[in-house]
Amino acid sequence: PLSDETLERLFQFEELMVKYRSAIREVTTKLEILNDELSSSMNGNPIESIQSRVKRPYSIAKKLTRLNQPVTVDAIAENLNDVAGIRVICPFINDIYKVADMLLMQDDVHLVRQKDYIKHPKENGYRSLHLVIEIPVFFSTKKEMIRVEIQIRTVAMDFWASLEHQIRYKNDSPEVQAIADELKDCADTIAQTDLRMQELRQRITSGT
Ligand code: 0O2
Repeated sequence: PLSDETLERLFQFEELMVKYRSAIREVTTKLEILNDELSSSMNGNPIESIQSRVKRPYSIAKKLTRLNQPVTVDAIAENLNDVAGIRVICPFINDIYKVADMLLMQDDVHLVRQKDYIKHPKENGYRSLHLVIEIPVFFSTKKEMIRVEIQIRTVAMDFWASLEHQIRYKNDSPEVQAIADELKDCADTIAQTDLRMQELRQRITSGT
């Protein structure tokens, strides 16, 4: 049988995960409201789709170990920003900044950190806007500030990131460098296409 101590730790872990899932629901609703409101505007929906996940226990433990932290409930809340993760896929680059601005303008959303991998792409070509925010979630006896990581990217950036993620786990090929170069080249082509599509939209909407 499990010891009382183990049961208590499992219970605390589950309780923490409920908080992260609640925070995801709060932020997702905010994003859906913004999208609904703007769907009738001339530029169409700024959000194509929203995905979310709570980090799996195995990935949480792996990340804490990598950070030289103990695998405890306190260490999760203190050290990890991405237990609650939301990915927002937008049609055009402009929409990414529009969505981020509208969310950050809300007075219960507190920005903890922002990384702009669109203005400053990673060396491998990865592009996305990353926000770590804290939002209040109201429970039966208290209000708690919960962290959520939001990755905002275009359909095209998401296409590249998804495929790169798959390929990354199979990089035992002798051609590692050649593949990395080719991936980077694909990322740059995709970024140029994103810009062209945005320019096309601007030409079309300014003509109406
Ligand atoms: P998964 O499976 O997506 O969860 P952090 O410890 O997260 O605060 P870090 O590592 O500086 O600090 O975070 P960063 O760079 O803001 O975001 C990391 C996440 O961004 C990754 O999560 C990926 O989801 C995504 N990401 C970052 N770089 C790349 C990349 O080169 N390719 C792809 N496909 N995704 C990337 P995880 O935890 O690595 O994985």
